Amino acid sequence: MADLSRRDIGKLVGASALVGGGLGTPAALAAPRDQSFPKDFVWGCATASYQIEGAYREDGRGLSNWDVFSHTPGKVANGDTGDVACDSYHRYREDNQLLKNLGARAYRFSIAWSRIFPEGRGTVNQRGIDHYNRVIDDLLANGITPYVTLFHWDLPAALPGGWQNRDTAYAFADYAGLMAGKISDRVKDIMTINEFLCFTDLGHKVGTKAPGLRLGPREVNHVRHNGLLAHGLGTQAVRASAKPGTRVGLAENAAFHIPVIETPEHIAAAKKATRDANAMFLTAVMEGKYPDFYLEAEGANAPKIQSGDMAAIGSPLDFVAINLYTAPYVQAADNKAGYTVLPPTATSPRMASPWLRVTPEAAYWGIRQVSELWNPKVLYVSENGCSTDDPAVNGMVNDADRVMYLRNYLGQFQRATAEGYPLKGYFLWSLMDNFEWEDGYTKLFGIHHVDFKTQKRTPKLSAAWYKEVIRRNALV
Ligand code: PNW
Repeated sequence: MADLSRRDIGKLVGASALVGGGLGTPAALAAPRDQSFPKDFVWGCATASYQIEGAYREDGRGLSNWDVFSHTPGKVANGDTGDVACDSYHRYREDNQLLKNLGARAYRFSIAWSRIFPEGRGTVNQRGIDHYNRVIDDLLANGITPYVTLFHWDLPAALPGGWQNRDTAYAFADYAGLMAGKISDRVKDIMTINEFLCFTDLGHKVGTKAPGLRLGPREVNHVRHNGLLAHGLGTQAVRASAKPGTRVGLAENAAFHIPVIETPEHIAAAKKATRDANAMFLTAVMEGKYPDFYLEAEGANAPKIQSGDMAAIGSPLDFVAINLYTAPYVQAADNKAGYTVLPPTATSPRMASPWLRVTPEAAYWGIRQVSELWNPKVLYVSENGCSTDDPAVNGMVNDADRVMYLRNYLGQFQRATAEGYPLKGYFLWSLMDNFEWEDGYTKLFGIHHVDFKTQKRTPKLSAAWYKEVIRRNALV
């Protein structure tokens, strides 16, 4: 007995419990499974400019496509807009204190391009730069590391043709290079673009996000390609103008797939499904080329690729950041693709947003699939979180459902770190309730409640829970 490890004792205790032998004395109980995260794991929260800032006409800010979209009747729930949102443009010091109270080490926020270039390109608005300098300086003064996203969907409305115009990719590169030059003395981690699919397909094919278009496949592929090109040229521009030691990556909600049974054949099928499903986005970025099957399938609608495009798009990255919410299950199949993506089942649980099915295993498999497919040096979770409908009662929000969601996902991220995948940090979406795009203020993702009448912020139960996870650097 003396040589038994704690794990062996745990097995014995479990076995005796099964055969009815009871749990034995407390001293014989196994230690809880180690669910700690790696040393120096970066715990943070995430937000985005249009969703929190407000002050939409202040200090020379130009209009963005989301101003135009949200002011168009029928586009956003209740006619909500980001005109005021969380008023973080004025309250960023208070918001930084929310982070500090959590013990967070890092904050991922985005810069509104139209505050820097009100016309999208050309004349620089110094007051916009001054604002973000103040935000960054206040974060650093509070010991919080800034992670900056350059484009989180709020495109300057003045850019002719928006993402349908290839010139927008060049305008983005100018903006990215300028900002990197201004902030990289203090900001070491820069993300070019947030989530290709949402501003390309959802904005130009499905039409539920700005600019609300429903274009044909050829035009949509062109928009996607321009988005990738912006990332690629932006990466090069950041490298050209940033201080040495600046790290560049992107934040992508790649489409992941969960093997329905953990056998080698289903695991391989799910991995292939992930490479295939991201053919026009992350796969192209990581491999520097569109997969042949994608170009063949698109035929005459395939994106027009100019010389140098793919080299830019495939620029080496210092890290890959993943926004991870939900994923379907996959099983191996005897068909051309080699797999079947299973449709969601009738009773699969979801959070308040109808698309947000609760699939915690996506967290583990997402990290593992990116690692196995493309071997990035460093991975982050740039977003994970959920919407809930929990009301504020006497100013308190009991969101144990969010705690349930987060605990389950974090358990799967922890599994990925324990198995050695290079996940270095986690940004919870979101620091506070905010403007949830076409859902306006009807879907709330915050771990802090925001009273949008008074702008009072109050920690929810989930904030207390997250603070404890950060304090312990562990789930248990
Ligand atoms: C992300 N989906 O969007 C965005 O980056 C955030 O700005 C947003 O507030 C957050 O997630 C919550 O929605 C997504 O349909 C939108 O799978 C849709 C999906 C995923 C992410």
